[in-house]
Amino acid sequence: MPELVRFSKKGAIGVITVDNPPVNALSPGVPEGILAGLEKGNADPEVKAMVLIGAGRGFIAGADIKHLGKPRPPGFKRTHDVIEANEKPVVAAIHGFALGGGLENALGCHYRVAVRSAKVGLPEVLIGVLPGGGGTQRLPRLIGPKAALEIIVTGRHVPAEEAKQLGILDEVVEDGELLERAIEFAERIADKRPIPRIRDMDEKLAEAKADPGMFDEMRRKIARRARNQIAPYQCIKCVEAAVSLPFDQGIQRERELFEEIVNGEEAKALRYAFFAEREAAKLPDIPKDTPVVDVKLAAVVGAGTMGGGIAMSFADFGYPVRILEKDKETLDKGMARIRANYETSVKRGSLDAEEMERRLARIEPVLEYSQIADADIVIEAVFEEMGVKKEVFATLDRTMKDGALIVSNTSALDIDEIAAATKRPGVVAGAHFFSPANVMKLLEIVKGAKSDKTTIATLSQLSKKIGKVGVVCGNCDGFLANRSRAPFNTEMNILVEEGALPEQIDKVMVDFGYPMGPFAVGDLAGLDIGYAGRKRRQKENPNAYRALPIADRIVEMGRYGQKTGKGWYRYEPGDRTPHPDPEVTALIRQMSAELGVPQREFTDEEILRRLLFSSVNEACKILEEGIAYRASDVDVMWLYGFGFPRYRGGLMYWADQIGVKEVYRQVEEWHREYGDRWKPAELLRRLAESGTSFREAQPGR
Ligand code: 3H9
Repeated sequence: MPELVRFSKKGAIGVITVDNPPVNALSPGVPEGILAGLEKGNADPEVKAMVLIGAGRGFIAGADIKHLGKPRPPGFKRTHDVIEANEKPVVAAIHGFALGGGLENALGCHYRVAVRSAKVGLPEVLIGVLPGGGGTQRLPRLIGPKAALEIIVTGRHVPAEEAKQLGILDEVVEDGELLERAIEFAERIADKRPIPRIRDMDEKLAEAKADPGMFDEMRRKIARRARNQIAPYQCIKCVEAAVSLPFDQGIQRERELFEEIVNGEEAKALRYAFFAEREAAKLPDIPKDTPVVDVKLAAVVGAGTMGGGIAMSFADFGYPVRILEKDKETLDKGMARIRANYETSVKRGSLDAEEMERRLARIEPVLEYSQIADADIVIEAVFEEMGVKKEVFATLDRTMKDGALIVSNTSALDIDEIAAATKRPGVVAGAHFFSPANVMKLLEIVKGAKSDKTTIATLSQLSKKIGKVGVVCGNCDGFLANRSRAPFNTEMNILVEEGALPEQIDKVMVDFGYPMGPFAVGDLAGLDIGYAGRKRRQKENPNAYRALPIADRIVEMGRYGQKTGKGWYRYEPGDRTPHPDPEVTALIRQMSAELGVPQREFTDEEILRRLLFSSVNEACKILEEGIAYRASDVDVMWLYGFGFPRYRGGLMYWADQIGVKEVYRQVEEWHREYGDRWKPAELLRRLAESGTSFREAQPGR
């Protein structure tokens, strides 16, 4: 068994080192090891103070999430309480991350020293729990309830400098010097008495007594974002308890509130989402040691909205990037749009002006292909038409240096056909960014029939380096994301033909947890874009797509959405609030009558199932064709690409909660009622018959 925690001595200072790769989570054995280290230090008369530090990438990233909610071994002691009570002072030495139980242990320590690049935080809320290791009681005492509340309820990572200003850290030191400086610090405070113990600090709590409305104000502030969720509200209750109860009772309350939710649906779904996201980076058909291209310079062809957003994604993460257009006017317009996007962030306060300039300086506008020839990766983001794409790829093939990756941002076109326009299909793949590309975190990586392992492995690793969540899938019309989403889109339009109104459908989906309803999203994105795509696909393949006559008519009336002030909804000038429009209701009723569709009422449950089950069925087809590695990849795509509520885990996880058998029964019923578009996927039938969940299904391997 590798030693999870080591004890060593440097003069009068005992050093307790946690060594549990990859992130020093508090897995079974680690808390016990820390306590054993503490005992060694206490038993040694030479040791006057101790340092708690992490080996490898960081301090401690928190409890081991795989073990959350499982019973504790008998006699388990809470390390932070034991550390805090220790008679010899303990200094936490932080690099990388001190998160969750990691920061809670650091708060149990008597002092905290961190390197400049370190981050601290209590992100438990993001996995549906609350800081259950004293964090909700100690942090408010250390930095005041208001600041603590914000950190605990958002779960954000706080950079070291800010943490120092807030009072979480006592000292910030330069990177690379942590152990040395922490030992010096420990030597300085070794004899200092009394030892500062956060449990005894209560001056800061007065702040909440002077501002008793702060908790209700926070509840109001998060009401929209946290609707249907429990954990953020439990976090608020804990901080309230810190203010109103003595420390030990507050700890007791924190424990109770933690136990109430740790095995609840929300926490389970969020834990699932956490691991699903990491699982997506694991590529079963690509060995871990596959060589990757070292990307130092990127290029983007096309300075439209998408191309600009992609260039920003690289620049935001420190990569120099060249952006190519065929004429100066379009290029200038593209660069102006990029600048305007950054300026909006500066105005909102999420970016400082100097950083904006640094990012802009990384984006170099160019007009000649020869100027991007030395890039390590080029992403094509031109007009979504096969002929145009092929021409660009043929040119890139003639121009780009050997070994460069040549990828397309297409959202649906055949990657193999695009690759065939080059003599090096091995370096061609899809890199489908979602709009707006600099904001949306999903990157759909499409593996062509001839894409090399190096190409896919590079894209998968690169996605993380540019702040994206990369999910690899195979080549088919619409790939994984849009193909799995397409039946949802069709169904929402058919529901309207059958008597449901856009506002009713939108409300069902917002109540379910989506930030916006699908019709309002259409208005925001521009209905003309979907219309153009629809017409193109219908022309290419007239029998494969169902006509959407009402959606078409809306666009043909010039109702493109927010940009024209009218779409499925109407909009007041300068306001993005969708208002149901009697004109649209009348049009829907009139067209439904013309089409001869019988009208009826729908329950919310029926609407929800019609939209989501249709996509679950399609996802099963995608899985059985081997287009996706696993059901959880569909979930990650829906979470990051389509705003599916994270606390419901994802499309397939949600369907699993309903049960494969019930999904199949319903799909079968609708197959009989509505015909072919509801034909159950073979995989769905098989899973239902064998009682296997979507999560366990691995047909693509
Ligand atoms: C908690 O502390 C509760 C307490 O309040 C009280 C309880 C009583 N556990 O993300 P990465 C794995 S709740 C288990 O790719 P990065 C991860 O699955 C916890 N495993 O690296 C992956 O495994 P694999 C509060 C964990 O550099 C590998 O480590 N803490 C944990 O991009 C690398 O992860 C959190 O919520 C964990 N806690 O990001 C922090 N953390 O290689 C959760 C990571 O097999 N962690 N793994 O796929 C993170 O946010 C990020 O992992 C971190 C590093 C920022 C630390």
